[in-house]
Order: sequence, then C-alpha cells, then structure tokens
Amino acid sequence: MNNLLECITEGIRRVGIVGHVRPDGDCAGSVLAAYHYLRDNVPSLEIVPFLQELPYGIRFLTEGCPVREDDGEGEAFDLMISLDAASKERIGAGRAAFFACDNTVCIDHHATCLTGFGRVNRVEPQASSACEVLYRLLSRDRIGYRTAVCLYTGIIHDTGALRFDNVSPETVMIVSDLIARKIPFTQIIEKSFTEKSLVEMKITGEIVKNSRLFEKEHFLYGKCSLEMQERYGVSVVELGGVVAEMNEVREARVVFFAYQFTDRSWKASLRSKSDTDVAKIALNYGGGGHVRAAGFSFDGDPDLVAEEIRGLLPETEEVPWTAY
Ligand SMILES: [Mn+2]
Repeated sequence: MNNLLECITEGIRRVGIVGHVRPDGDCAGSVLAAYHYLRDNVPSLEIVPFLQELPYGIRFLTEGCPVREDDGEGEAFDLMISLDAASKERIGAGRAAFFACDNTVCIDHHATCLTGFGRVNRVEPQASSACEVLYRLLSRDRIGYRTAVCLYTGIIHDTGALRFDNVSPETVMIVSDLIARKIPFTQIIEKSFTEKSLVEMKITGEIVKNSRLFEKEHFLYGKCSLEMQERYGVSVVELGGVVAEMNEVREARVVFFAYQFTDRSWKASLRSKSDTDVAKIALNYGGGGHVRAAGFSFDGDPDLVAEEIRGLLPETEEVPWTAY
C-alpha cells in the first residue's frame, strides 16, 4: 500500500479506525488524521473513529468528531484501520469490531509490531510516529487543515517536541510542510504537551521525591500507588507525563515508573537515555515499545520488578557529556 485511498475499494461504505489502549498524542492524532482525511476526500463514507478516554491535553483533537469509546461489539465494518497499535492485543476501543472484520489495515511504527497484523500492512520502525507513517500514505495536496493539526500533534508527542532521536531529516520536512499550513504550532506544543495541571505537578513532585536512584546502574525508579492517586484525586490518565519528568533527571540513564491501576495490577513505563534497549526489557514482561520508550503491565510488587530490571542493567562509570 502506497496511498491510504487505495484501501477504499469498490463497495466500501463503512470504515472503523482504531488505536491502542490508553491513547496518547500519536495514537489519537493518527486515528483522527485518518478520520479527517478520509472524510474530506471520500465524503460518501461512514467513518467511525474509536478511541478510549484521552488525556486532558489532547481532548481538543476530538472536537466535532463522532468518537466512540466502546468496543464496536456485534457491528459490521467493510474496512477496519489500526494505527499506532503494536499488536492486535493492544487495540483499545473498537477492538471487537476490528477482530470481527477480515478487511483490515495495520499502520504502525513499533519495531515490535514486526510485519503488522492486518490484511494490508505498513510498518516503518524507523519512523518517528504513526503520524509520520500515515503522512507518507496521504497525498500532500489532499491534506486539510484538521488533518494537518492531528498529524502535527502526533509527531510532536512521539518525538518529545522534536527532541528524541527518532527524529530524522524526513520528520522535520513533514513538520515543515504541516506548519506551513498555518496551524497553531506553538500553542499545540504548549496546550497539549508541555502544560500540566497543578495537581499533576504536585503528584509528580511527590513521586520524584520518593523515587530511588541506583547510582551504579544510573537507574531511577518511581511508583504511584492507588492510595496516592486517591489522595491527590487524579486518575491514571493524568500520570502520563510523570515518566518524561523523571527522564529529565541528570543522574538517570534508565527510568522505570510504575503506577497501580487495580489492587494487584500495575502499569510500567520505561525510558532510556543510554544504549539500553528498554523495548527488550518490556518484551520480557509481555509488553513492547521502542528502544528508548517502552511499557508493560504486571501483577505484584513493583519494588521486586525494579530489582529485576536493575539486575539487567550494566554498572557504568559517569562520563561527562560532550557534543565534540
Ligand atoms: Mn506512536
């Protein structure tokens, strides 16, 4: 597949678009960019974008879109498109509808997605984001304003505002094309990416305050229990920025953040600023992701998991950084 519109063959009337569980900026951005692009270019289609509840900062993306949070159980679609989901199991809202459809497209950028799980697949592990992969499947002159806003938001979120090493010259060329369309590119970064509520800042502060640094491994570990979430009145959706903050700690080269979501179950986020491939660590626990950002779920004691991960990390000397 070289163009998304190739999938809209004769007889296709009803299209569902899905992303992964706990959608982030790239997931929501790519799902909604595909929605707007198809809506603008094939007005006869009925298109249903499926997304679970979004973090506050990116809710603006769904304005005017008929987004559904359910499973699509028992519904028939002529085509189902998955974006940014590394595996079938990771699909969030619209999952039942995707599983029930045999005409499926998988568009992704996770190395752990391998060749994809759709009937038609486009997986580019080198791409910064699902939005970057999707952009290459669109015709430039058919991209509307809303599609551009969604694509830009997704690229910004998955690249940490163009700071991560998944940024390529091609990523920047795409961003250049998108900002030339007069989208509010600075506000998108501020409102959807940088800004946090005071309570998010406060809980992040307490997590960092209670975090533990394993100095030899340059490994920083933090956690957030259900009790703590209740005390601050935050949901897990509002903890999405914590791991990024922890990753800014100079002494940390690998970061592990665990937050509890039921009595027994925890969700873990890993980040790496060193040669350590955290996707490999996440795979050990049935998760996945990228070399520098990955995640998994587990049952049990996060302190023990932190010790296990620490055991996988090399002890390294502090080497002063230089660009030369
Ligand atoms: Mn992504």
